[in-house]
Amino acid sequence: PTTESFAAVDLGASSGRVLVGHLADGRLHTVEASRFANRPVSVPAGDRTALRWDVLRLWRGVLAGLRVAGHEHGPVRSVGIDTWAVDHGLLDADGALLGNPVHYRDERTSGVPERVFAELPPAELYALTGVQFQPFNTIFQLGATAGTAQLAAARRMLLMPDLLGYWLAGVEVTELTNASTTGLLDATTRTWSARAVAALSAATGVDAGPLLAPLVAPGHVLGPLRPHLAAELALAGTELVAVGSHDTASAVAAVPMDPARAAYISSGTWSLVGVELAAPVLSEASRAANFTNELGVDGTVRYLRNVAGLWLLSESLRTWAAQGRPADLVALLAAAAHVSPLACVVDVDDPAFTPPGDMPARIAAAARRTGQRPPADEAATVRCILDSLALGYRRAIRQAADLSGRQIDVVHVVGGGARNRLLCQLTADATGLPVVAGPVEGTAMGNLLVQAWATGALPGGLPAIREVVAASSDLTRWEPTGSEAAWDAAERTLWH
Ligand code: LFR
Repeated sequence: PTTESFAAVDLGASSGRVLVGHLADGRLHTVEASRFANRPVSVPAGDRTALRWDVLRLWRGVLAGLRVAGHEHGPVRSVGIDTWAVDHGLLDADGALLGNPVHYRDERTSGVPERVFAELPPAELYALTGVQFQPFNTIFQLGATAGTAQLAAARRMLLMPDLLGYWLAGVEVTELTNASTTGLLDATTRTWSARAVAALSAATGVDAGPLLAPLVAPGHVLGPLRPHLAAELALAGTELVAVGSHDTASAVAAVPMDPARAAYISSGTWSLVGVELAAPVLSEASRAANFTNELGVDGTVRYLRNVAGLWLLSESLRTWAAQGRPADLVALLAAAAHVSPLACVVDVDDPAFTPPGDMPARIAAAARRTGQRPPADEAATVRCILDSLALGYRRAIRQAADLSGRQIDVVHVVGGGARNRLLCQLTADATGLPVVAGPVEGTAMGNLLVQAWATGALPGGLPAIREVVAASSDLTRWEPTGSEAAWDAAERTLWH
């Protein structure tokens, strides 16, 4: 038992939070120190509109939470930071941030992947880095800065959690789990890939090499906070710890599973669906299925696919509100449960759903394109989204099993989506497997427990972390119901 506490900064695409946790009797006890909205901002950039992160507002929320942690829940042994992946800030020679970090849903990378692929074909880039193709991979985002004054002034590229860590503690590093999403890391050696850097340079003229910071593994203690911040926040003696700084890495660390037989879904704005492996799968079949080999805590590989997640739902709610028809989510979900199942399904991974915008209209258009009748109202639209997500999970889990050679007999769901009862039941029905849902705050728990491990409060690595999560969480089990034939038919509607 220890009285020390740990603080987790966990920023997601729609909200951020600071949680304080401490271990007692093999359990993790947490309190929320702050929670704040994360709203990207559209700003003119040349002749188009760019989508940027409001990073100073996020920083304000981080400070507010850490102040509460330090003053009300101290002494705080350490702080760890996780956020979404791939996005970053560029620092100039004085260490100042050059502009607001660009949102991964911004369209600036359009045309860049093709240029990079002309230098290093997709199959070779995949065999090298093991990273799924996403237009927003850091390698392509950096390519989009070609010829800009910002790039000319840039001395360092820091991914979002490392940027905030730099502000907190003054260290310039890149944490490995998040580095593995950039498209610039060698999947085999787990070091920056000179070949990927050279291909980007040949394709776009952008030399990323000098911008890349030294890599650190999750579980590494980085050092004390900047003295004036430590004083102001009552965090003297608190150190910054590199956690699984990619939010999905922290979430997967906190899946209370037996990795040999479980698939997981980290369910939030995105649904990250896959299995945990010891080594990457770099086969051509894996590339064709767009599976990624991201790195996890304790030397693991997160072999998964990005399935569009609750983004489709949150963007629909935003659209209805903007159209003067605000909807109550709880009521909508209750109504959606009574809509007839699988009446309409869409491929949630259709790139049409990536940028912000009128999701219900895009869903209707996708339904028509595939010869289906579009959802008639809001409840039917929500049902279509949830059925379609479950169908996407089913497909991804089966592919993960095939491509990795794993036999899967249970599906774990962590994150906000674990609270969505209809989605959990549909996931069980679609996959024909039991679903274990929880914890909801898996990401923050993974963040906190990696700190406990790094500082010696919790010996034992990943298995010990998962034992604590299981002991500390209310888990709900959902058994599959209904027939799989309906899901087979729905799958054929979309993928033949
Ligand atoms: C989830 C996530 C995904 C990543 C996406 C974009 O929050 O981190 O893992 O692919 O956001 O960064």
